[in-house]
Amino acid sequence: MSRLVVVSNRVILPSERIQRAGGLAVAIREALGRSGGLWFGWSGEINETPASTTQTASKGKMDFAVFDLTQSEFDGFYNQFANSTLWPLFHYRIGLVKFSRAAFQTYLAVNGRFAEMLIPHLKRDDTIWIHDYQLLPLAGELRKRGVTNKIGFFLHIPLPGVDTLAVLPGLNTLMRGLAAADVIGFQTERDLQSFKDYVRQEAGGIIGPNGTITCFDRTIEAGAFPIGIDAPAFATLAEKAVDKPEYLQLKEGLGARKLMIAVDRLDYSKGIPNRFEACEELLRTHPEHRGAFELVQIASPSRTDVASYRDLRREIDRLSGRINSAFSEVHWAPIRYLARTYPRQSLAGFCRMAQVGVVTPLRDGMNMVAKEYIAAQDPNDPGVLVLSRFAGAAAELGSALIVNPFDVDQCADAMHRALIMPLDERQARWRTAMDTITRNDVKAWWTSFTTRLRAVPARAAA
Ligand code: ADQ
Repeated sequence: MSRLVVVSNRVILPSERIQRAGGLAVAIREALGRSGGLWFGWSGEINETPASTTQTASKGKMDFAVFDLTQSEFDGFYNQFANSTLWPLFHYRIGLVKFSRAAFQTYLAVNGRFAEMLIPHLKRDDTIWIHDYQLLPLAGELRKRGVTNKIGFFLHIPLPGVDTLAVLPGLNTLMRGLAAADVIGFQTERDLQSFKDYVRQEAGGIIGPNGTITCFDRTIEAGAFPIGIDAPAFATLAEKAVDKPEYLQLKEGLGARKLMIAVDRLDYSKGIPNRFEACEELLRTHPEHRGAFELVQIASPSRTDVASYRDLRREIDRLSGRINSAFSEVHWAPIRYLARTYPRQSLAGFCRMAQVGVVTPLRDGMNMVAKEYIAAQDPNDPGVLVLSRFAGAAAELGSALIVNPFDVDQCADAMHRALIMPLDERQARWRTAMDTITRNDVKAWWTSFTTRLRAVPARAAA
C-alpha cells in the first residue's frame, strides 16, 4: 500500500507533549503510528529568516518533517487570514470577518511555501492527505509544481451556505486550489451540500448522477466523513481517573451538589456566553436548583493574539462575575470558570462525574467534547448531554437533548430536564449515543477517508 503523507498546519513532534491533546493530533499520531507514514507541517516555531530546510524526526514507523515560519508569515497566514477571515466566516460570524488583501496574499504564499518544503519529501506513489482551513489551496499549489500524487483534503470546520461563502473576496481562487484535490471530505452532509451548492451556483460546475463533481476543469469526489473518537480508550481513561487527585478535589468541593460540565477551547464559536445566560435563566426560573448544582466551565485560552478572542475572554469574565454575584451564597457559587488547559485524563474524569454535559456551540464542525462526554459515562448511572443543533455531532447524537443555543430559555429548560431526568431515560438515551460513537469511531473515519482516496482512479491524479 502507498505511504500516507498527512499535512496539517501544526505538527506535534514526538518530543512534544500533546498539550491540549486535541482529537486530531491524537488521531494522527495513533493512526500513522500504526500504519506508518509522514506527518508534515509547521513546527510551531517562529524564525527571523524564511526557512530553507525542514527539520525531521522519526518514531517507530512514523516520520515527521516540519519547518518554521517568519513572524510576518505567521501573522498574515495564521492570525489574520486563517483566524480572522476564514474562521469567523465559516462559522457564520460575518460581523467578525476582517479581510485584508495583503493577508490573503500571505496566506496563498505560505501555502506555496508548504508545497515547496513538502515536495523534496514526496515519493512517487505517496498518498497525500491535507487537513483543514489553513491549507485550503495547498492541493493547487502542489499541482502547480507538478505533483501528480493522489491528494485528499478534509475540512474540520463547517462549510457555510453559498450566500455566506460568497462574502469572501478571492473565494474562487481558494476553491480552485481546493478542487485540485481528488477527494474532499466534510464533517456532515450539510457541509457537503454547501459545497455542492457552491460548485453549481458560483463555480459553474456540475454534480454528476453518481456524486462526482466537475468544476475548474477537473472531476473530483466529495463526501461526508464525520470524525470520531476512540470511545473505549476514552471510557477507560475516565474510569481510571476516579482515584486521581484532581477528580477527588472536585468531588469533595461539590459535596452532594450535581455537576454540569462544559469543556471548550475559548472560542466565540463555542457559545460560552449563551450557555452562562441559560444557566442564569435556569437559576431564575427554577429556584429549586439554587445551591443544588454547579456549572464547571473549563475553557483553554486560544489564539490570544487575535483581538476578538481577547474581547470574548473579557465578556465571559464579566458575565460569570455578574451571575455569581447575583446568585452565590456563602457556601456556593453557581459557575466555576477555569480558563486553563487540563490533562486529558482529568477532563475524562470530570465528564464522568458530571450529571449533565453542556455542549452548546453556536456553530461547530463536529465537536469532539460531545462524543468524549458520552464515552466517559458510567453505563449504570449515565449523565445527560445537552447538545446544540449547530454542532456537527448533532447529526449523529439525536438521543441527546438537542437545543438551539440562541434560544436561552430553551437551553435553560433542557438543563432543568437533564438535572431531573430519571435513570431509565438517561440509560436509554446514553446507550443509543454510545453505540453510535463506538461504531463511528476515529478508526472508521480514518479508514473510510483513506480507502476512498486510495481507490481514486490513477487517471484522476494525473
Ligand atoms: P476544536 O474547535 O478544537 O476542533 P473540539 O472538536 O471540541 O474543538 O476538540 C477539542 C479537543 O480539545 C477535545 O478533544 C477536547 O477534549 C480538548 N480540549 C478542549 N478544551 C480543553 C481544555 N480546557 N483542556 C484540555 N483539553 C481541552 C476542530 C473543529 C471541531 C472538530 C475538531 C476535529 O472546530 O468542530 O470537531 O476540529 O475535527
